[in-house]
Amino acid sequence: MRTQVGIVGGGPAGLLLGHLLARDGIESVVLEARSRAYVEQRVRAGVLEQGTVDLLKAIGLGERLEREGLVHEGLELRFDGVGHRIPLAELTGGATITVYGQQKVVSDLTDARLAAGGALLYEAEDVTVADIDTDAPSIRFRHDGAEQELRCDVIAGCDGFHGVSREAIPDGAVHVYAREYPFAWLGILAEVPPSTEELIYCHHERGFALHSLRSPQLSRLYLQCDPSDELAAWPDARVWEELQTRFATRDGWTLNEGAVVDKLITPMRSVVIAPMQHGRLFLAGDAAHTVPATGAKGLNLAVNDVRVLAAALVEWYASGDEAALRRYSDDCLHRVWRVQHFSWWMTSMLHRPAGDDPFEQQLQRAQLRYVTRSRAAATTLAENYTGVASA
Ligand code: FAS
Ligand code: PHB
Repeated sequence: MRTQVGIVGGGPAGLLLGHLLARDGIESVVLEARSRAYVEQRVRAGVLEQGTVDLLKAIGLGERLEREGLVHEGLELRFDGVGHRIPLAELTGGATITVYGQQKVVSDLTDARLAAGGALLYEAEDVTVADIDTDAPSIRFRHDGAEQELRCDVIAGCDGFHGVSREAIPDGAVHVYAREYPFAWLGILAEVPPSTEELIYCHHERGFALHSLRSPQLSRLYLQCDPSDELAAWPDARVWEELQTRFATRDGWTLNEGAVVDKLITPMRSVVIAPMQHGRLFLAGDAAHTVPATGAKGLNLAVNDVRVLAAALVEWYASGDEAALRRYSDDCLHRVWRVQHFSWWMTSMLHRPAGDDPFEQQLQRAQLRYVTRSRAAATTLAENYTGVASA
């Protein structure tokens, strides 16, 4: 097999890259390890920055997003039993966020690719990347029981945090910056109308909690738990009891409870691989960096990477000019570190610190009071949260 761009990973990064390249007539093959059903039902992110929404609409993927996306102009920070609204749009000259499940983004991209006849191989096994230090890299894999080799001009490693593309990079050629947080998130999807119009980020002495949503009938909620916790230790009743406790307010606000249809414990880590390119291999999305979900940035950062990579590849194929490709890693890392800082800052401000350090807890309260009383501090949060800060 031969193509121009070999793409490892059929998540949001890989599919969006394939879509952007196809718009400029550049051929690609997307190899995905899992089945279509698995990839499309995987519950992950749900908040799209203004820039992500604008891009999806500009490339013809906005129809369902326009119809089903929930546009929010603000969010709530809740602590000591009191909620404080951060007016995102007012503080950023109109930037908003849109709540639209990652599953829907992935299925919109998949439908568009298959409708356009784009090559998308599911259940590709034993994928290995080779010859990235040559101008004819290749991807070897097994599909439908047959050994295959895909020769291409460049490879995009869009295979997520646990992917294989990174393994093709020689030891020492990249630096791995990493931070593990001493807590995790237990996330649920519940068939109950959301108890809020906007997201609620809640600081509580028992730990962080987040009320997000997916639709007028579907709520998405998270709570801070121990990274070693097993799901079995969190039966639905305990999850709701803990959420009720952490979200409780002095004004009698109530949290609707309902059937839990998905439950997952996700570790919290910050990771950056630099540079994000080696030879003819370009890493994008979670394959190159991971952020704690507190800033709602993972998906948006993946979208930004492939927007930059697609533009550089289009220029290279059109003119042979490699300048943008050579700048790819630096251009992305500029934004990656802004987002890493913001995600670490939100995480540090809102999560129960390890060892219940009372000094740390007072620092958190001072930060929360400042960001909810100072227009300047609230604007910093709003600019970063909507994504206008790192543009
Ligand atoms: P993805 O991980 O989405 O996609 C990579 C794809 O590559 C997958 O489909 C995988 O099956 C495939 N793949 C892996 N190895 C392969 C191989 N060897 N060969 C072929 N294919 C291979 N962000 C938020 O903002 N909010 C959240 O609530 C949130 N929850 C998350 C929960 C989890 C469990 C995870 C892992 C991430 C979560 N994120 C969340 C971040 C998430 O949204 C990511 O940033 C986003 O999925 C990144 O997209 P991709 O880079 O495309 O990686
Ligand atoms: C989500 O809706 O899944 C979500 C929202 C905000 C976050 C993380 C996840 O910070």
